Amino acid sequence: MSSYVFNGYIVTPIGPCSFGAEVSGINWKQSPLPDSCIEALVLLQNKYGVIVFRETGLDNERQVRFASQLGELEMNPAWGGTKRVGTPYLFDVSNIEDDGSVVKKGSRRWAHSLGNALWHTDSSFNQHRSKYSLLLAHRVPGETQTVTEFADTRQAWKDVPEEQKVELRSLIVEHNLWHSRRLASPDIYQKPTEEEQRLKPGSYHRLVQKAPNGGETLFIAAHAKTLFTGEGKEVPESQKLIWKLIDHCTQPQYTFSCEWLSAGDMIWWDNRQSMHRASPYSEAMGPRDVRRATVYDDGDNAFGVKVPQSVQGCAPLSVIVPSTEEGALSVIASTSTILKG
Ligand SMILES: O=C(O)CCC(=O)C(=O)O
Ligand SMILES: [Fe+2]
Repeated sequence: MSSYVFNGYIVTPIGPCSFGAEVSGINWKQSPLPDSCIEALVLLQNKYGVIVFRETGLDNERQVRFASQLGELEMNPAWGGTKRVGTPYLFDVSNIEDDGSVVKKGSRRWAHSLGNALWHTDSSFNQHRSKYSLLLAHRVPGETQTVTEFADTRQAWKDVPEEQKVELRSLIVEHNLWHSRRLASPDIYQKPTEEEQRLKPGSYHRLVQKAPNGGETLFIAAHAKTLFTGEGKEVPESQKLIWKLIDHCTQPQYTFSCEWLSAGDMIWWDNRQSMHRASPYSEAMGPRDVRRATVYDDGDNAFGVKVPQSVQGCAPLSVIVPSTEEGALSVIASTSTILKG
């Protein structure tokens, strides 16, 4: 697709139907970026859902500063204070252990990461969901090609037959981290511990939501465990319907694959209007150092909906939504061993 210039940046659309674009021409040495630059980039993000920047030269500090210009940052509950990445504002989604070795097959962290290879949206299992993720590569494995794939839930929803849309619009979806972990690693996550369940009890959101461009979009992911009617009743065989929708959204006409070419590459996606999945860990893969900043949603649907009546009393209601750094750090202290993976 041909490139064009917007606000002085070169924009090259990637996928069909305005989904995904590579944007170049940003002066990443400026930190923070000027407000006019942020405004222009958000306009592009709203349009394309996924923006790819090549060879930004960013480091932790400037990545975090850029992300925080886009909204409040989620803190990583697995950050233990002395970890490899060195800041609670970044999620370490690399395959590298704190001692520099590559994560070993069969470890809990390996199993946890396999969940990222299922189609998902980040943090949808939190009652306060996230809007953006910004994943920066510090190192890519030279010998193995790695990609992140993206699916356009806006366009996929548009193409759902009109007669099915009416009922789907009324549904509520429960997203649960342990559900996707169990799907990816049934042996290790067959039964999450009580502590794990307490810390990430699941969240409830509308299945069909408004996208930033005003159109509708699906809020679906491998984390999606159960569907409920608007009256709070469980939909029979909801897993079947959930996977039908995920399969629908991930057909080739709605997806594209982005290869990580070099350190400094950064992909910025909107979790409210896309899904993504990683290349699964493999034993052949060399060190791949990628770190993610995650920005809380601040829109009308940021906090989802109430727990449906049929699960009230069964599901823990305490949702961890620290609004201050102090609060988040105490959560981090109590969760670091559980979610370390
Ligand atoms: O490693 C990747 O390519 C993507 C990982 C992922 O799902 C994430 O950072 O949210
Ligand atoms: Fe992810």
